[in-house]
Amino acid sequence: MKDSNADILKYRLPLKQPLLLKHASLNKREGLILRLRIGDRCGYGDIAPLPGFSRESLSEAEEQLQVFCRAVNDGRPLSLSDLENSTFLTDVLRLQPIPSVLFGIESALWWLQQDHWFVPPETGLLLQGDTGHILHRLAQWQGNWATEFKLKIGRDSIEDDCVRINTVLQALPKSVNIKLDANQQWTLDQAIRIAASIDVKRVAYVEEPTANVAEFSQLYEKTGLRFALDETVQNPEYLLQPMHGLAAVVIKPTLVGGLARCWQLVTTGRSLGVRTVFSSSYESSIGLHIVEQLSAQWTPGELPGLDTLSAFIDSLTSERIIAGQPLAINPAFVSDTELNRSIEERR
Ligand code: OSB
Ligand code: MG
Repeated sequence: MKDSNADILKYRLPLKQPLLLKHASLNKREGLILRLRIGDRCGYGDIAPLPGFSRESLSEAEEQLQVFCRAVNDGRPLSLSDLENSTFLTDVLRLQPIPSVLFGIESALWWLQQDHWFVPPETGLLLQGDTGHILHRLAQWQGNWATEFKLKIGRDSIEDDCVRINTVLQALPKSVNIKLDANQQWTLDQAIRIAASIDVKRVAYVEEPTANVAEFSQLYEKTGLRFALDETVQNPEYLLQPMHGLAAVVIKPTLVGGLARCWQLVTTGRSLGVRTVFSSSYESSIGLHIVEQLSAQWTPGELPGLDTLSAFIDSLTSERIIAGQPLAINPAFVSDTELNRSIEERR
């Protein structure tokens, strides 16, 4: 019997409502699960390029992942220490690994190294959509009031953003602050006007206020509104440096590409006295489990952004896998041809 093997399962998960992302609207979320077996243990990875955010497409990711699986299934020896060897994947793929694939393969190897799971961290709600929907969600909220909730803005007019921020702040208990996320949609002038009409003391930070990172510190100096980097650190070349007003670095492993880069951001953030906040990119619950565990282990006490799960009608259940049982896929979400193909691939 071969000592290791790898296979892929394609998933397609329905969303409660179309998901409005930067330049795309998604009706369903598609991705790949990598199952990597070494000896009698399995590790899993979730490979799900996000349209509008990832530079690679799902088919490009699938192609690279297949090269990796073929190499493993053809007998390329695999060991857990491969994770420490930075050129291992470039050697296997003979290509520069793309971010989502790098994350998927590295996390499957990392999964195999874990002998227990940490207590999941608390997570704050992700508030998005129209203000009425957000208020309804808050009114229904039965969970704990985490110390921070995240509010998406930057899609409508500046006036709408001001009203939305102030309305949500009023609806939240005074003990709850907000993190804003403008996804680079404001101009500096608009950001300054908004900051002047909200209580910046209740805003932990705004992620990516404008399209120009050089403006972020100016925003802070003029208004006291602190900021976080997100899209900026998804550029693999970007070197994290001290910045006036930098409160946090958001780390999305699917988009940042791989655990080594995530770890580098965590340690640099730590040395700069800046928070590092793990966050999801609408992965299945397998991907979410990985991001949640990275957060628990690498940034203990931090509140990760994992509420992307609430966008799904259902998602792949990871509990059985985590308990070490075979991957259970709800066949309703995977087309027959794909299921057959992935069964074929498994042989
Ligand atoms: O801009 O932070 C974003 C998810 C996918 C793509 C981009 C973003 C997000 C999130 C994740 O907002 C949830 C979170 O960070 O709390
Ligand atoms: Mg963001």
